[in-house]
Amino acid sequence: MNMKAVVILLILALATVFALVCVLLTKREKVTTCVCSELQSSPEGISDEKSNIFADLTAEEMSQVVKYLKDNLGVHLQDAFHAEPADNCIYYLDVYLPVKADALGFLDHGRVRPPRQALAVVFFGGQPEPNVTEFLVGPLPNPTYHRDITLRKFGKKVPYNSRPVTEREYQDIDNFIFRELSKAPIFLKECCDYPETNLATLTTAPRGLESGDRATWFVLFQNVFGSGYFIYPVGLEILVDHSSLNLSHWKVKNVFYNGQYYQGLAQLEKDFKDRLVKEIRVERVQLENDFASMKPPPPPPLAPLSPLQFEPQGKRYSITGSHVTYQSWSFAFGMNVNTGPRLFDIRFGTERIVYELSLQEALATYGSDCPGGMVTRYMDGSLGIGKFSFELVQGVDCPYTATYVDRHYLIDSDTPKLNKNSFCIFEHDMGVPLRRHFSNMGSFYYGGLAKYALVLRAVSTLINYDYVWDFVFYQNGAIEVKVHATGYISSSFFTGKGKAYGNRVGEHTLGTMHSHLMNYKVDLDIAGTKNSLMALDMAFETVQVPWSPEHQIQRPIITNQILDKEEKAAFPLDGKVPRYLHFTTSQENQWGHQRSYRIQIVSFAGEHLPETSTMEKSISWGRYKVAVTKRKEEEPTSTSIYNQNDPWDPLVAFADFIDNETISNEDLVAWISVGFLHVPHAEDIPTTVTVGNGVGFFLRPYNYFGIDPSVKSLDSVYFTVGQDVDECDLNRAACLPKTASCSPSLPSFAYTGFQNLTGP
Ligand SMILES: [Cu+2]
Repeated sequence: MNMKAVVILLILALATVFALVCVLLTKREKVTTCVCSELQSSPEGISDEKSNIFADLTAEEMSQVVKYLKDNLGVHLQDAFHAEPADNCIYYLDVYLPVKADALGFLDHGRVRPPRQALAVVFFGGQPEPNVTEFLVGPLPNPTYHRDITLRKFGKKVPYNSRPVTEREYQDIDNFIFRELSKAPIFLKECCDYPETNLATLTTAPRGLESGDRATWFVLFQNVFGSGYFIYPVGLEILVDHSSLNLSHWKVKNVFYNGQYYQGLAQLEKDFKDRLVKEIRVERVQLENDFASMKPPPPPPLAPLSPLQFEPQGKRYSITGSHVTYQSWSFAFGMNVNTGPRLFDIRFGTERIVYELSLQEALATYGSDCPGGMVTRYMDGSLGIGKFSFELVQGVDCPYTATYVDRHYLIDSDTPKLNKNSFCIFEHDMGVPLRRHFSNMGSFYYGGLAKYALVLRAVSTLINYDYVWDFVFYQNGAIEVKVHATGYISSSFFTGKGKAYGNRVGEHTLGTMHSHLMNYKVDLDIAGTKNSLMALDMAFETVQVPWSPEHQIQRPIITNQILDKEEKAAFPLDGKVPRYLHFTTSQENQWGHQRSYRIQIVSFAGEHLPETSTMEKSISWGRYKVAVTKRKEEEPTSTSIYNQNDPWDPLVAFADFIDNETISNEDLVAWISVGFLHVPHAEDIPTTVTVGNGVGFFLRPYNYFGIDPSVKSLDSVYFTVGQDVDECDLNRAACLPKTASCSPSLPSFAYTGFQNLTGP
């Protein structure tokens, strides 16, 4: 080796060492500038906050109540998981919320803490007069008393036939249906390649045509592994009468196939053999033509990952048990196993804005030329909006860095169950300024504030549909309540006559039209509980022009009206709502105006049902886009879980709440309905998208403050001409490149949502 080669090698070696040192130093430099905090989730638990009076029952409390009832009801209680209709069983438990006066006495006036109590709903199928009884059980955690509150709550007994269908009953019905199918083997082989194909049933509701009925149309679908069976109808629907408490007395009342009705499956088989049945063969779905599949194509190599929001200096909100604080906001949250998410004691600063904000019902009213579709009016509150609020997926259902919170529930079983990570809470940049101004007149400056908001979210999967429930808290004192619909559409077998009721979206699939309608209870307390309702709108007045009286102009003018009776404050769904509807108080802001909050609704709902319908009263909350009533402990909810299965004689009929009471200077509740007409179209396959399928309402301050409270936000950005805009001290936006110079330390992806499932 000559000298020249040695020198070259030496230079190369030195260069390599130098490069390595540079890399190491750079890495160390990068590490030292990273100040990203670990992102952690908060465990479920009871905090010491006063708002614990609203907290959901813990698993321990549920177990204590179950034990107490088993020891003290004096009858044998079967575990609902195994109970037949003729058994006694605990159907569900919930926290029994305190009376509002007691809660406010405790929260605001230092009075005694209301006792913690549970609501226990018990099916008494084993009694001489089968019934459903609702008990108040307390005090928790070690109950010593129970009281029957059924009559006090509903004014009458709860008929046993109006009880929700348990998982066990569904299972028994399925077993019954599949036994019945054996009566039509040749037909099923020809039409549906059964038993090689895997068939699945879908319930409809309500279950009959008049009070006392318990007969349900079940629609049959081809169950394709890994796909939504809801869009693979095979054309067969079966009406099962399951009203008897004796399973051996259940019967098929009717059968529908491809536009024709039959007495039963044996009749269908006979007619088929006699060539009287027009059969349309449904081929078995193969993987390559599975249009219901949500599986994506394989990504190309090096496809970039999606964007990510993160908190460079950690979370700016805190969760203690069921209590959340975020900037000026604080609230308690929970999940009713039936009716879904609920919030309490929502405050901005020290002042309560809302005492209760809770989902009441999610209704879907269908149309179709097939019986299952045409009778369906799902009232999801009786199916279990909270029960089916399953685990959320990081980065899809909620931002990856959100805080995920567990919920326990007890229904259909004696054992508390866990919906892990079923609430998420996150602060998010909503992607548009909350407010901003660029000044190029007078003086040169820029002022702005990004729209960061705190979101509380849960997602309920109710059979085929998925509803995304959002509660959004903004820095200007506004709350937004929003629901998005996604998931699979429901469908009927396409017969050619179905186009009046939807669009054909597959070879045998009619996407059936339906109206989604949700009802919320909003118990606003604006500067105290005594509020009035103010309608504010505009009109034009024609006036002579003062300086030219021979001319006229049309001048806009504000119209104000106090709505002093419940009748005046009930606005029909398809009618006009005043553009501004305010909860107002006698208190004034610094400019002498009454402090108010405005209800602003964003909805394009279809009609719920004509009032001539024999079941309309059960969903009569749907008559109104908004109805404001005097708050009463006896009117806690706009519906009941029994309305679904006996809608012809409902235990709660919201329309009865509106009985001409005075609503001036009273504690008021707004019942708000939002929804949309959904005519499924080709692009609803495989699943409905949330884009454009979101509705909701805002609660916005109106002269409540003296100035927009977000003016105090530390997130505001302001600089003038000549200033060094890149200086972190002057402009917090300029801090980000340095502060957020590294990737956050993300928790690893985890999902356990398939555990604890009992089906299929
Ligand atoms: Cu829909």
